[in-house]
Amino acid sequence: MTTQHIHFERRGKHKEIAVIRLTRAPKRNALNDGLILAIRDLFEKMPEGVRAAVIDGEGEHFCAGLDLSELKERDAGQGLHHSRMWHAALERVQFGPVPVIAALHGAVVGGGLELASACHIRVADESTFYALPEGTRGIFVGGGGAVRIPRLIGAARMADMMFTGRVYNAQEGERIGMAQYLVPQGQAFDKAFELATRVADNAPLTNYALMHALPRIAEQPADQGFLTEAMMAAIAQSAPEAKVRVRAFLDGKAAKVKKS
Ligand code: 1HE
Repeated sequence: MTTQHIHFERRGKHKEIAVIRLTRAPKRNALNDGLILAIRDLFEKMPEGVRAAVIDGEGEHFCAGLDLSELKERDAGQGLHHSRMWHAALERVQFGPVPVIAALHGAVVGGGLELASACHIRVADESTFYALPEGTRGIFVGGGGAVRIPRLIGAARMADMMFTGRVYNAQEGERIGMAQYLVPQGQAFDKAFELATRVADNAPLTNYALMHALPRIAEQPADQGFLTEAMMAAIAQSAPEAKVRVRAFLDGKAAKVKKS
């Protein structure tokens, strides 16, 4: 399926992996309103049977952020609603139906970094660089970046990126927590797909807990977090699939944890 500037396809043995590709390479995959709404709709209407998703960008760059040509003379109210539209779309990514793995390369800047930060795992290749040019363009992040990016790299680093226009390269990005994986140039998609295949094989309730419970527990005061964790643990372990998986290990039929 291809809508304007976005390609969607199902891959994997059971077509369980959704591959979502930004296909606006001539504009470096800059996100106009149509693209943001298409991302929202895709995650809202994810077909049955999809268990994980990979998102990447066509061409030399993952994403150049907000389409600046659409940054019209919005008044305050319009600006507020525009930002809330991004929030709604990226919330569908973060708190949507399936874990999402971002395969990053080239520019991951502005709203592109906001999109990446809404995903659950980020895999970057050596060509990746991260920036928040909003600071030097006289604007501010509006796609949830002020909430999500400090949780990856800390508020002080994010503020520095916006104050000074600092650009982090791929190695630095991995070191400070922008991406969990760093791979040679050109290999981000393959690695992301491999991870998605593994993630898709988890018990659905475990993936649900990681996407929907863990980030909320992490934000709760400890005494509330412990209780939420206990309730999530009880729900997950009561699922028939958990019983089957634990029994398989006890019977010596499931993989052991191996030293990497
Ligand atoms: C764009 C955009 C864009 C490229 N909106 N048109 N984001 C930025 O401030 C980043 C702006 N872009 C760049 O710094 C560079 O384009 C890149 C480093 C990403 C890529 O450089 P390069 O040399 O490969 O491409 P280019 O020649 O700069 O761009 C190719 C075309 O894409 C060109 O248009 P053309 O008609 O002259 O061919 C560019 O104008 C166009 N293009 N990026 C519109 N972003 C929810 S709030 C989020 C707020 C933000 O994201 S602000 C940060 C915006």
